[in-house]
Amino acid sequence: MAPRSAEAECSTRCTGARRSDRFLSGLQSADRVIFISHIHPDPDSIGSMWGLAHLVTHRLGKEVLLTRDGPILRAENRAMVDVLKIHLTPLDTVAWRSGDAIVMVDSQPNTGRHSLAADMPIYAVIDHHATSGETSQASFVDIRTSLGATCTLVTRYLTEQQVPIPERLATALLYGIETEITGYPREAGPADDEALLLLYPLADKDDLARIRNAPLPPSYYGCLLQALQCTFRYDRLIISWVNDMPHPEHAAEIADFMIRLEEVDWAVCVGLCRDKLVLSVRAKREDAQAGQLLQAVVGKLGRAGGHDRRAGGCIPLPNATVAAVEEIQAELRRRFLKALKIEETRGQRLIPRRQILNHIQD
Ligand SMILES: [Mn+2]
Repeated sequence: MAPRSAEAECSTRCTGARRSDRFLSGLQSADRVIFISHIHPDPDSIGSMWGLAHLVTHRLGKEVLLTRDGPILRAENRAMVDVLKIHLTPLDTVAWRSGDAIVMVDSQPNTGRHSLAADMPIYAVIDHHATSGETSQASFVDIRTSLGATCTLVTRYLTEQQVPIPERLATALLYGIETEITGYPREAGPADDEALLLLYPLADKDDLARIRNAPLPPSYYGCLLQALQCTFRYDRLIISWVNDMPHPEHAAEIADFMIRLEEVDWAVCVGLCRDKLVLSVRAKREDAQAGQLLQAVVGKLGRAGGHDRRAGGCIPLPNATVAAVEEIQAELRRRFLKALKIEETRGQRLIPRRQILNHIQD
């Protein structure tokens, strides 16, 4: 019997095994499975962690732990965790044990997007980002850049393993996919559509509505007003400057809003948030490579990364005096224009100053 089972094991491991089988079989010896993702978890990372944790408990009966690396920022993302009652343990409070297996989702090791110590052994990396990290140490790697969301990949694992998807989890996976692919511009494929079709009948549509329409703080509207008063146009590019941004997530919210302006291909929002500048970029063109563009613009001033048409970054300010901030803002403007090959010109206000003042007097 021994040779036969060894052969059977080899054939599943070496040839025909589905990736979900290999993912589960590598966890046989683990006592506990800990799921981690990138800093400021988003719906795709939260849904993916939860879906895989459900798979592991259902198929292997192992103890699982979902973590949160830093605070959750956007109002909708916080609502997702509250409404769906998802339990996330802050990463810095985890009491690590020797039998722990670490599974990283929706991101890759050494991309500067985690606070997990670099020497922690990672069992698996499951992701869809093109911004590649260092995965050679992980025994299981499944990175599918053709997918719009990591939740799509996780949904496929659950169906492959014939694990029933409960209502709240279906809602989380659906919202995770939706946030990645239904924005404009859209980055998605047929596998994402297939997952959405499967999840939609299972999801709680009232909970979805609660999450999609999460209450926004007054600071969102304050930042939007600042952005509208201080948006400048340079040919196909608009830059919105917000000099008092209490929460960093507002930069992305504003860029999402501004990219809809007609005859514009690029929208950038730069917000001064305490001792740093937060940057968010949106692009309409398919081949935009926004992540690389923002990395080139930010350079050694800070950090940046992202997708084809969405990118984010951050520049720490050792000195946040008005003069120092204005100097970096001018440098950023120069770099954006140069990167996009737009002639150095004086920007045109989206809304003329006179119009802004007239409306205040009304
Ligand atoms: Mn994702």
